[in-house]
Amino acid sequence: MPKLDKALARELYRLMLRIRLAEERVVALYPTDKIQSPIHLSIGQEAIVAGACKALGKADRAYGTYRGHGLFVAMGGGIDKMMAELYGKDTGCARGKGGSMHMVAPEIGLMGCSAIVASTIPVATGDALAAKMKREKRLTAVFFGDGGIDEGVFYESASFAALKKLPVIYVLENNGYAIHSKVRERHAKTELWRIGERLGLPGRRFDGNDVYEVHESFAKAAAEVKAGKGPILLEYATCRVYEHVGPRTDFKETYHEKNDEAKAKARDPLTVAQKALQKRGWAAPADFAAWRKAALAEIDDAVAFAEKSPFPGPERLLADNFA
Ligand SMILES: Cc1ncc(C[n+]2csc(CCOP(=O)(O)OP(=O)(O)O)c2C)c(N)n1
Repeated sequence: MPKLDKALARELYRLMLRIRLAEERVVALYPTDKIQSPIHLSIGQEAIVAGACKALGKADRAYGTYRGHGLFVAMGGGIDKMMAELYGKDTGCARGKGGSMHMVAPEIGLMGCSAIVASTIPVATGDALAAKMKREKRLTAVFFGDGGIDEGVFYESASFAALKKLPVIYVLENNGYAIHSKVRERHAKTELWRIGERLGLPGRRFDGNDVYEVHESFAKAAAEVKAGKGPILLEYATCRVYEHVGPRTDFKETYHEKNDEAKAKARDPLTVAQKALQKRGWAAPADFAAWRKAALAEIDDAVAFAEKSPFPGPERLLADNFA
């Protein structure tokens, strides 16, 4: 485990736990049909958003994808506003008009998430250009999956960012699949972290299921980017535990590798972090139990908030332009 202080190490674990339990509640609620939008769960991938976002400064910004619940909470968004958004309520983070795939909170730096693969990559790159032109001391982190690399706009953005030495971090959450299609079925060269080399975009690869490794690697890259060294691609290897979209696991489907389920279980980011904390003597069984209890109480409150909140009225239809 890298050098970390005890308080931060505990905080990172708790953040992942809150994301995990909130999404497990979403799974439990889904059959009620109160959540009307499709759900892309980040269960199993919490370490990337938690480790990275905790290394961002207040002025820094993030962009994400439809798999954005974890990113929203990691950026400091309330689980109450997340649940209300999933319920389509006026108190949701996008006033109930975005749903699960469009988590947003510009007031805390989460500028947007999009259902269109790779579509936030050029926007985040442009945001980094704006920061550079205005001499603002901030960076932009854009989170996307291995499918995002397959879109031409990634290369256009990366090339431009490298040319202009923009303060942007491309965060590749490599869970091995774009829906049902494996990385090796889509790329002759599967070392995705090296994909921008010819463009002048350096890359590094890390274990995306170890929140402490993510945090350390991201913090180091952020310091370099802020020092004006230009953009970087950080690839984090991880596992998607649920089906691409929806509330079920689907490890028995034929597109999966036989050992995917066992691998995901063995490398569960909460288990990895729990072991690391216990090894250091930084958390006792009573701590884990208390954290779980507190997170579940927070989630109960968030669901009650979503349930009792009103739907947006027709007057909101053309309002709330975030631009
Ligand atoms: C431009 C575009 N093409 C295709 C789709 C359909 N689509 C939705 S998710 C997805 C797979 C993306 O996989 P990846 O980027 O690896 O992210 P993950 O879902 O694994 O987090 C595809 C092809 C889309 N939403 N947008």
